[in-house]
Order: sequence, then structure tokens, then C-alpha cells
Amino acid sequence: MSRRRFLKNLGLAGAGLAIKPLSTSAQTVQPQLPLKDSPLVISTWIHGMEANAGAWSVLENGGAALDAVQKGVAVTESDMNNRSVGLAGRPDRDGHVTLDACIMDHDSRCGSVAFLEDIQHPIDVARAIMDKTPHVMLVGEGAQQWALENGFSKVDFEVPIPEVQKDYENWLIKSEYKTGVNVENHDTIGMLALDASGRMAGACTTSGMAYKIRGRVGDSPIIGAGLFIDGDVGGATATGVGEAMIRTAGCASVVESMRRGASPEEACYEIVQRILKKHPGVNGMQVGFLAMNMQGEYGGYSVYNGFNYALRSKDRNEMVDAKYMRTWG
Ligand code: SD4
Repeated sequence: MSRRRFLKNLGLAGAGLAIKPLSTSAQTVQPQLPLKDSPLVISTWIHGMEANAGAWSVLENGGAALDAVQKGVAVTESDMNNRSVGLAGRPDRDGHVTLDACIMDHDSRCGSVAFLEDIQHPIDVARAIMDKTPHVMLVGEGAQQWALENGFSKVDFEVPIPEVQKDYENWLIKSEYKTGVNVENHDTIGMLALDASGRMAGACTTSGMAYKIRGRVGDSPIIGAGLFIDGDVGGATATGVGEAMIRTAGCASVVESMRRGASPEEACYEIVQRILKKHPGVNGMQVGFLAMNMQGEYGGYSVYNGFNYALRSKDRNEMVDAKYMRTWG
């Protein structure tokens, strides 16, 4: 579909809202891999490199995208240096680490868990909910109870871990809560994979915003907000201030934009622009989207500079900088 036709379908051509031409962006469009280069996996931020390696061990042996994304993001959940994913993450304002995760397959099967405590791999719980229950989402105590009844166990170490507990006690002195996701606070992992059979899956997992109100759940476990896959079109995942993604059904919107003919990068751009339109005057709110279509084309876009993602294919294993609308500072 031509760009003119795409804008016309959006009802934006000729209106004041027209999407800024991508060619005016400071960075050039990333070269795209043709489908013959599948399998392919992309994931948010620098820790995506190690997560992609976990996913790649499944994909290179002809494994399913669904198994690959589960294994991939579990690597980050185990990372004791990551402060926004897994049980080494920062706690809520009452001192409890609560985890959110979801997983979605090519054919719209999905599972999700939110506000889960003391279980190391929420992504495995999300997958088990998808495979073993007629439901999509379990939360809190009920989710933990179900997990314990279904083969999961509580970890045997102290949560928050000692370094995180120390930071928390320092934070308590002023107890200032900032929702900003910035260079110090941006480690949620979202992953999209296309396997050798041309099937796509995605996963997203986080401990959420540091020092959040107890009970707060962001976009990461919400199908359509922090992750969405449609095997007819492609997938998207997100990182950043989750409230913005929930308010715009962010990842579902990115996929719908691709369905109307946008490239992955154009689709991410469109929803970033929509978020800024809905939140005029909001400063310091990072949001980044990552998307891939069924042809293996991919792209990302964020509100602020600094969002990047890890890419792994047969020939490439590297970080890619996403384009952005604004510069910090
Ligand atoms: C949330 N989206 O809970 C997550 C936080 C995040 O990078 O992505 N941090 O809102």
C-alpha cells in the first residue's frame, strides 16, 4: 500500500494531524530482513541480547516461536542485576516485589499473570495459565495459589534481595514517587519472535514501576496494551510508562495500524504520536514500541531518545537504536 493510501485510510491525509513524514527523522530507516531470513527475534533494551540468545537456542533448532519467547524472557527474569524484571526488581512502596507477565501465540492463544509474588518465572506461570486453564489472566494471591497447585514453588531467597532492600530503605526517607521511565529505570523485557515455520509469538515480563502503589498493574501483562500478536498481521510489544499503553490499547493499536498497511516502524510512530496527542504537556514519560510483521520486517519508535532493541537472526546479533520524537533534557 502506498504511503498516500495509508494516510488516506487513517483519515489523516490533508488534515492537521497528518503523520510527520518518516524521512524527516534524524535517523535512517533500518534495513529490513526478508522472510527467507527467519527465524528472527527482537527484544527490548540491552538485556535483550542475552534473552535473544535464550530464544535463539530454540529457534535455530527449528523450535516454535512460542517456546522461544518463553525461554528468552525467562533469562531476564533470572538476572539478579535487573531491577525491572523478576524477583531482583524494585518493590512497591510497601516493600513487596510484584511481577507481571504475559505470552501470546500466533493464533491468539494467550496467558497472563499480574501482581504475582515470590515465584521466579511469571512468564512460565502465564504460559501454564494459557495451556491449562480456560482463562487468560490470573492475579495476586489467587494466581500464586493456582501456581503452587500446578507445580510452581516459592523461591527460597529473601525478596527484595539485600541490595534492593537497601535502596528501598533509602527511598523511604523521602518516599518520592516518580512514574518516569528514564535511563535509570527501563528494563522491562518485551520480545517478538518469528520461527522457521513462519509463526509468530511474543512475551513481556516486568516488576513494573519502582515504588508503585501496592496493587498497581501496568501494561506488561495486559494483552493488547504491553503485547499483542495476530498471526495474520504481526506483533507488537512495549516498554515505558504502562498507563499510556493501557489508555491507548497501545500494542493492539500498533498491530491494527500494520493491518491497514503501515510498516512496523510507521505503526509504532503512529501510536507514539497518538499518545503524545492524548497527553499534551507530559514531560519525562518514556514509551517505546517494537513491532514485527509476518514478512519479518521490524521497527521501533519511542517518545524519547535512548530506546533500543536487540536483534538476532542467522546473520545478525546486535543492538538497533529506535527512532524517537523528543530528546531528554
Ligand atoms: C509498567 N511498562 O509496569 C512497565 C514498566 C516498563 O521499562 O516498561 N519499564 O508500566
